[in-house]
Amino acid sequence: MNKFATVIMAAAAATLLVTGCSKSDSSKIKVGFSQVGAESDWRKASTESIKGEAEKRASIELTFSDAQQKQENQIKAIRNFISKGVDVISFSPVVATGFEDVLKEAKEAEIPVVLFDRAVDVSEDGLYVSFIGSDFVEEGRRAGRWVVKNVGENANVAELVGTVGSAPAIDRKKGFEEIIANYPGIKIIKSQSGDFTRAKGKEVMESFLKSPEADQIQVLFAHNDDMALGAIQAIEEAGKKPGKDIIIISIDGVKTMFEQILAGNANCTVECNPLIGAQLFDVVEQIHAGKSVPSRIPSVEGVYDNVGGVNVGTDREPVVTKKITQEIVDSRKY
Ligand code: GYE
Repeated sequence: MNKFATVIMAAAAATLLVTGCSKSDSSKIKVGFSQVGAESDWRKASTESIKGEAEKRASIELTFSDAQQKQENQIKAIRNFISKGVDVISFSPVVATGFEDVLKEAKEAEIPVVLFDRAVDVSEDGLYVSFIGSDFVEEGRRAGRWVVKNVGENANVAELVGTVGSAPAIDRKKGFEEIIANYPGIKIIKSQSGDFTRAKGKEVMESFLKSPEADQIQVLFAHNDDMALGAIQAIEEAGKKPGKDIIIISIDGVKTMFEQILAGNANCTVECNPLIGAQLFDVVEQIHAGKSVPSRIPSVEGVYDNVGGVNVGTDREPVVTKKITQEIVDSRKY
């Protein structure tokens, strides 16, 4: 090899090194994620799934922001992501309305948005690329069908509603009411928000149990497990047996709820899967590679109870409950 060739090769190697370096930096996909808060075990599992998955992927650079259940914090975080010029914005909206302006700003800045877990209510198409998450209306229906099949066609229900104005609270109520509308003997006699937290769930259940209708309550439908877990405490403290004097059904499928069902203190939980971080970053990578992605990506979920074999889906699309065992509790990841 002559001297000239050596110099050229060295220069080429150096260029490779430099471009190699800068390439690996600039090739990272910058993702800004705004999370609702840390209000429930479900949410904590969701956050772990997002952060854990981002860490696993060399392609992703994640900026994570916690909105502490306040929409204004979330809007601030999204504006911050826009001004930083991230490649993709994702968020789980605290409430369904009021995001139109900030979504338009993201669109103007040509930053694609992926909605995660909860949807938004917007009057215009094209303000986000995709929505990954559960079908909350169907979750509410499954809860309603479980009540019809296991409690019967006459029941007085107390309802612990999720965060007012949030998609899961609106949709779960809607789905549940759609089913019980066919059974005039099933009535919601109490309904109030417990903001998806254990503390609030307990507080509101205490007030239900002090109300004149207290002794009529036969079923508790809680929009998430954490509120149900708080309510179990309130019911016990009021000298009643949760899971027996009051049948308890909720949504999420967190491990602590499984334990309560196995112990006989609650009856059913409709699964809502928080472990969808991998699905999120798959979509982010596809968007970044210029590929088209589905506008709606549903999560796959089951229903768990203390009975087993109950079809809480439809005849055409059956979803059969699994009876909780110790083995199922032990293998539960969240
Ligand atoms: O059910 C609840 C959480 O948006 C599906 O938010 C989520 C809900 C979940 O606080 O536990």
